[in-house]
Amino acid sequence: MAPTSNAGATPPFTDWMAQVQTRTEAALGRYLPGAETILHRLHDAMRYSALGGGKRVRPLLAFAAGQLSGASEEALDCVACAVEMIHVYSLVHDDMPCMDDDVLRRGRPTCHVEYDEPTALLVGDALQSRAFEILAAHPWPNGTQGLELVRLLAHGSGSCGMAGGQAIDLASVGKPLSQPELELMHALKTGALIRAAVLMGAQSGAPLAAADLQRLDAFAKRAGLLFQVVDDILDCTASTATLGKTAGKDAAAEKPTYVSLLGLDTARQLAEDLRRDALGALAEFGPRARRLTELADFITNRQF
Ligand code: GRG
Repeated sequence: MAPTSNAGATPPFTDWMAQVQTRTEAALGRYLPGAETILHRLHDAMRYSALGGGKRVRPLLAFAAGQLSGASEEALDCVACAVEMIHVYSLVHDDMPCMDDDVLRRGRPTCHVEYDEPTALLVGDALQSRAFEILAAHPWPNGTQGLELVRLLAHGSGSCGMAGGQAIDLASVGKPLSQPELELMHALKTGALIRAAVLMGAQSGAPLAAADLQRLDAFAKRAGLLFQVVDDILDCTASTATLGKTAGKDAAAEKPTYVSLLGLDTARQLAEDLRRDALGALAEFGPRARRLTELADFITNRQF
């Protein structure tokens, strides 16, 4: 993203992050159907769920990875919004009574509470369809690139990715999982979409060497797990007000977490180890991977 002042200087991370977040909010506003159309209630609920909240971690990762392939801001807007729409769909469905049954998300009533359950179901469905529609409609330089981006998002969100991880999550309530089993669940449930965000951002510009894509994939896998370990730590250390979602849910629901499996101190050490390994995977890129490096630090140190 071009600096707005100090021409030539790279803006501090917090400025860059705010720029990407603002840019993503605006792009989502354009890509989502307007609430004034005939399907007022559904479109209003889609906009309610997707706009005005969230850290936008996946768009940030896509923009940061896109810097390595010189991707245009327009291409990254599209990829960032597609990934974020899938993420929001997963949150809306996850909050429904048939899944995690939660009433608070991003500091506001969840979609099914603010609207109703059938609307929340359709919001998730429609956000998912819209994500693939905007990817398919973008003027990629060649069709192969667009198709590969569609494939990456479908893989990350489908039964071998996020939806599969959610199935394991639902099946493991009250069951002790080993650390490898917990890791597999989170690699799919949370990690697969984070991985898709990084790889899609990286593949939105000029083709990258296979070795570079492998390095980014190694980074993304560790960053995805890191995100979840920190999420588990925050679930039992932060307040509902800070998180903007119900704290302590996992323990209350008898769900296995890194904290319940390892204890708080070892979970914190694991997060630190994953952060170090994630940064190690980026070493060959040098300063070109600055934003990804900063994002790994942000994911580690986030408070919500
Ligand atoms: C319903 C198919 C389907 C999948 C749901 C991602 C997911 C699977 C459920 C969300 C439940 C959850 C709290 C998972 C832990 C990690 C996670 C994805 C946290 C929420 O993501 P953030 O912190 O949220 O990036 P914001 O609101 O900042 O975007």
